[in-house]
Amino acid sequence: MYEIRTVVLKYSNIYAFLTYLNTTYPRLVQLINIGSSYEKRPLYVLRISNSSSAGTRPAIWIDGVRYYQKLRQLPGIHAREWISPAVATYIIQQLVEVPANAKLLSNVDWYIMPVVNPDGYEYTHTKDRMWRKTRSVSSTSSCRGADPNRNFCYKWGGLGASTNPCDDTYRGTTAFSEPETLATSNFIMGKSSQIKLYLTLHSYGQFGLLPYGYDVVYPSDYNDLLALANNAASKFVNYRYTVGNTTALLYAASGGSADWAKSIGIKYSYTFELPDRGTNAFTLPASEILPVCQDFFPALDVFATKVATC
Ligand code: ING
Ligand code: ZN
Repeated sequence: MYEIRTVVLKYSNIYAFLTYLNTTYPRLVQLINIGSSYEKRPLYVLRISNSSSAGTRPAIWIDGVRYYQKLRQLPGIHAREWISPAVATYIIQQLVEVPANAKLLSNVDWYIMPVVNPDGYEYTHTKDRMWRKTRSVSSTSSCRGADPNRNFCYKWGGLGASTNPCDDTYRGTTAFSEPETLATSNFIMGKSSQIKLYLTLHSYGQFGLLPYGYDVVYPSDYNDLLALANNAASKFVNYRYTVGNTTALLYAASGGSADWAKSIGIKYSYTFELPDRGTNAFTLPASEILPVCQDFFPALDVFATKVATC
C-alpha cells in the first residue's frame, strides 16, 4: 500500500503515486500520457483493468481526482475544489490496492484522470487558494486562464459563460482553446465507443447533476440517467445528495464537460458536486476528507453494474 510522505501534495507527489502504481501493478494499471498543460506539465490518465481485453470492455471515466493523504487534498478540473481530486484519488487506491474491491474490476475498465488542470492546481498551492481556471496567457488581457468547464465544444459560448478573460467563468478564445480540455476530449473521443459512463467531480453543494447544463433541457433518455443516479445516491449514508437536471438545480452554464460527453454519445454523463453544502465550501475541513471519500465510494458499484450490462 502506497503512502505519500508529504503533507502538501505537489504535482510531483501525485506523479510519484501514479508511477508507483504503474510499476507495482503492471497487469492492472497503465499510465497514459495524453498531452501537456499550457505550462507544459504532463497530463496523465490511469487505466485500471484486470482483463486481457483491456481497452475493449465497457469503461467508466472519472476526472477531478487525486491521491489524498495526511488530510490534504489537491484540485482536479477546477483548481480550488480540493475535495474532488481527493475522492477520485481515493477511488484509484481503492480499485488498485484493495483486493476486496476486485469485483468492481470484473466487468469494466476504468479511466481516471487525476489532474485535468495541473497548472491551476499548482497555482492554488503557491499563489491563490481560490483560483479556478487554467493558467493560459491571453493576447487581449493581462488576466490569465479559461474555465475548463466552459471550454468544451458543445453549446460553447452560450448561457453562463463569460467573454471576459478576467472572469472565473471565462469561456476561452474558442472551444478547446485550452490544451488541457483539448487533450482530455481527444482522449475520450478515441475511447468513445468503450466509455459508457462519464463522471466529473466538482465541489461544492452535494448534487448529482444530469444533462443538460447549458439550459433547462432534458435529453430524451433523461429518466434512465435519473434512475441510475438515484440508485447511486441511495448508497450515500452520511452526506445526502440532491439529484436532478444541472440547470434546473444550479444555473445555466454552457461548454461544460458533462454536456459534451453526453453529446458525443456517452449515455450516462454526470457531474457530482461533492460536500459540503456551503458551510465551509471550497475549504472543507481536513477531518471531512476521508468520510466524504468513504461515503462516495459505494456508488461506484452501482455504476459499474449498470455499465457492465448496458
Ligand atoms: N460547478 C459546475 C460549474 O462548472 C456545472 C456546475 C456543471 C455547470 C456542469 C454546468 C455544467 O459551474 C462547479 N462547482 O464548478
Ligand atoms: Zn468545479
